[in-house]
Amino acid sequence: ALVTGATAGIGEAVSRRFSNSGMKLILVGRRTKKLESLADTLGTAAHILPLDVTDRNAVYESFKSLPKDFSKIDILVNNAGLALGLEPSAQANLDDWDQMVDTNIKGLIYCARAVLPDMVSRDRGHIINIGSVAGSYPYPGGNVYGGTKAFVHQFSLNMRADLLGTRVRVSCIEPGAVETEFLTVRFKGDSEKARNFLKGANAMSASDVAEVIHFVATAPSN
Ligand code: NDP
Ligand code: 8X3
Repeated sequence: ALVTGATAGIGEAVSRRFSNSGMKLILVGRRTKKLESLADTLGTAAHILPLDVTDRNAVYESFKSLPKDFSKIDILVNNAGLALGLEPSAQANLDDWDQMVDTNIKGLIYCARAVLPDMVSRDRGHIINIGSVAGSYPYPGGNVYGGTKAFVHQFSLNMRADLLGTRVRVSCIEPGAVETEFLTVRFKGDSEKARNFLKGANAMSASDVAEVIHFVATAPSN
């Protein structure tokens, strides 16, 4: 299984959950040291792939030149993503908007497109995209973040239409609030703000979501 955004939160938890059930892993993220320390603590073989998913060539080149033992990807967990800022649309930072589109939409489609041909030719595989409740339910300041997750939902449905008749599966997992680095990233390092935002929310843990992803990944293809 190849997991993007494996250095923290849901991606890290799903890597551990998959490894506990015996899967070999390819771990993707920008922070190399975090990938290395995760790989060191997993009980199954893991190959690290430090890269930025917004870099189309990096995604293509590194997915193409995987070591032989890791070259057949059966599961892609398309998880790398982020929210930046919570300002209303009229005040939002355009660089933040670009980065959300580049990561949550473009990074996700690059990874999907890079693994799909081999899955189709082997008639086997599962792409698990990570959407969000924010893709269906609006909230003030959700603007572009929610928009990117609505894209993830619809792209998942449309990929299923393309893959009809094959045994390649596409799922979209759309969690509510999960306690990870997500809000610290959204509030640009202000962990106090992040903590207050979740007060009283009874948020899920990353391992709660990893359990759902593991269930989906190991369900029979029919
Ligand atoms: P975290 O911030 O804890 O983890 C995000 C991960 O994405 C990190 O591993 C980060 O790695 C990686 N990432 C971000 N940008 C890039 C990039 N350009 N290239 C490669 N990797 C990148 O957040 P979560 O675990 O909560 O988020 C994971 C997914 O779940 C996201 O898609 C998010 O939108 C979604 N989600 C989160 C919810 C929540 O409440 N937490 C709820 C619903 C959905 P690095 O920095 O090392 O590159
Ligand atoms: C993250 C959940 O509600 O903070 O996707 O946008 S929410």
